[in-house]
Amino acid sequence: MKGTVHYEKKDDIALLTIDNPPVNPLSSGVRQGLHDGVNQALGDDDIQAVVITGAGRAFIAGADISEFGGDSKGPGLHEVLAKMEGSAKPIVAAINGTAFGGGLEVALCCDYRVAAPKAPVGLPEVKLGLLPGAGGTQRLPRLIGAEKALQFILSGDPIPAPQAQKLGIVDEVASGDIVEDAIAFALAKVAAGSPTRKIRDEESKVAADRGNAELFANARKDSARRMRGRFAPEMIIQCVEAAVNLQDFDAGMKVEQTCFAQCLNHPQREALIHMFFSEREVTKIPGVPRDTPVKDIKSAGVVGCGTMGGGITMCFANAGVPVKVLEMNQEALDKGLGVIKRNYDIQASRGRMTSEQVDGRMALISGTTSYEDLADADIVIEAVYENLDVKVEVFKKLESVCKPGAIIASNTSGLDIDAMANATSRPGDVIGLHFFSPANIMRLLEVVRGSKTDKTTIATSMQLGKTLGKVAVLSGNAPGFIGNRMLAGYTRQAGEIILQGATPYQVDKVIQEFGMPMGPFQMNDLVGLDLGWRARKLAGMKQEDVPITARVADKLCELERFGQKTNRGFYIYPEGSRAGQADPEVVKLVEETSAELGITRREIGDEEVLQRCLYALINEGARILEEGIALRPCDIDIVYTNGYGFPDVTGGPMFWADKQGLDKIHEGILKFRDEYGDFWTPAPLLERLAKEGKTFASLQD
Ligand code: 3H9
Repeated sequence: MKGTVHYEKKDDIALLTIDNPPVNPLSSGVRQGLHDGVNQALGDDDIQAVVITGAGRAFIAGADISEFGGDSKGPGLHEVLAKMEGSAKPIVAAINGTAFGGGLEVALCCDYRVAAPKAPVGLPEVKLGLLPGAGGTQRLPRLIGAEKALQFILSGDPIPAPQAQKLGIVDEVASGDIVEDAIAFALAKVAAGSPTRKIRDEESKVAADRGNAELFANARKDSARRMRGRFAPEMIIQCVEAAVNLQDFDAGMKVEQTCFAQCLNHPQREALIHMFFSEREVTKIPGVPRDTPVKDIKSAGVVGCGTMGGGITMCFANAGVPVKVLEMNQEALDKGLGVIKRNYDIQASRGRMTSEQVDGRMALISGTTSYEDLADADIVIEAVYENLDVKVEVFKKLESVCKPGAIIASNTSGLDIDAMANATSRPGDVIGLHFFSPANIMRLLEVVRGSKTDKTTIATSMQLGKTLGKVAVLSGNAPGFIGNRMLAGYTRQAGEIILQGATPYQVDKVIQEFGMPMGPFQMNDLVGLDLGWRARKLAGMKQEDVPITARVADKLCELERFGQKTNRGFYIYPEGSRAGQADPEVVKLVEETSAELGITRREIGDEEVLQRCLYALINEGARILEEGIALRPCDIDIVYTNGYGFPDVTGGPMFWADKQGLDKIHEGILKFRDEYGDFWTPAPLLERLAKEGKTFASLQD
């Protein structure tokens, strides 16, 4: 059995310490230990009260997620909680650190809760496609009322102990040693003769909410907006409704158990738990062990203060790291710094930060027009125009000014890191750090290792990702890295499909219904159609050499329809709106283009649209895996869900492919090859796995 609970007698108190490193989930041994410990305390006449705490940094991180879907040993959590709740001796939770999910539910089964000031408490189950299934949906409304309970459970976000005390979740925030304070608290309750307090018996808060249908209607409206397509939120709302309306606690618990089982068996739960473990897996890099020394990043430099450079600068300031940003001249610098300030002001106006915080962040940012001023930075990231020659020049300059040992990074979205590294005499210090726009918001950071990048540079960059609040994924150095290389096939398919008969609006609708925030043409409008068009013009590309999938976009650009920035692109955007409207003129333009190319248009079903877009991603993903550009399938899943809007409830493209069945995908690809040609040659890895009846996940076993 995994995990244990230590039993100690401290005068009249039984102290139970949960020990299941590193974060004390409720694995079988912990459940057994709690059950036995409470039993022992109840049977010992000398014991007046029980205190439960956790060893190490957590109180309890929740149920053991790795046990879901498998057989679990020992007593069930409900049995343990029933034992605790039936105790005539008071039980006090000494919340020393993280109390999440089932961990907080254990605490809610205690009579009282004392917490360390920095301990976070939360019910994050919704993020795993679950609901608090150990009484949380029934006890929390009884403690703090249905409205606040719904907000807390539906957000899944943790709050610090002092805030939890204000809400009424925690009774006392410890001022000294958490265990000593909790023991003193327990003894005081015993001395006062009011030892126990069972939340299940508290009625007043839920009684006050009874008949308030608006409360639940609002919760439904809000969760439909914020968590479109998610299964668990509605289940949560039904449970809290039961807590309010059923009056009988045990009847409410039955509703919770039924809803929990539905969540547990739902494919979204499996996918989201895959996301949870994948996010941790991507931090593990073969050949770069956890104890690899990392450099201390106390200051940073950024070259370029455009959209990307400005966003990266904000990332450092947000993490409290002083950052110097370089522009070619004062005018460009003032403009870039002005945009940064405006972005912070907007956040402040929306109540997301205070004006003092804005000042604090701006104080960490300084501007320069001189490379020499970057000499002290521990890391410098270039974010200049996406052109290899320009970037190589920047690297030569950086090499001459950066202090020895400083990391020199490029924010390129797909160019050759080795070409930049080889322009310096210290390629070991060079790495790609591909941020995604808007860099201060998007969570993904592709860390691109060159052939000579040293381990310390890799380990430091992965650590830096964490410091900046990103999820960092290591990629090999090949054109487009992981994300953009896969995207190329997807956008190509979207472009072909509209020439063969679909409209851009049909394609976008299908992709949005799958769960992406926007379809490929909405994405094109957002990014700007003119980027590719201008690059092609600059390169002097002849009309006949323009890829056919870019022809419609180029025609739109000739009409000065560059996308959202001109209120017209594939869509029409009424002034001040980002919601595009379909335009029959665009459909006409697409039809004309098909005719010019000699393509006979036909009706293309939604299923084919979806399959072609997604199978193209997956097939390329398989090649990327085989070439070792991505370390594991889960690395691709994390890249796509965090950087490209692939819905996390599907688990990412490779996990989704496994669930569809690789044989089905392989078969579909072969069919498309027959119809549309060699683009659809199956990746050898995909073909092999499909023939062997295996999954991408089997590569990680
Ligand atoms: C639940 O409670 C359901 C109940 O309502 C109903 C039951 C009937 N289980 O994140 P870290 C592992 S659902 C198993 O790197 P940090 C993690 O995989 C649960 N393992 O550390 C990693 O392993 P490895 C609700 C877990 O300090 C190691 O611990 N609870 C669990 O950055 C270290 O984790 C949650 O959703 C777990 N519950 O963050 C909380 N938690 O080293 C999920 C962690 O092999 N956990 N591990 O890669 C977290 O949010 C963070 O892990 C936490 C620590 C904040 C606790």
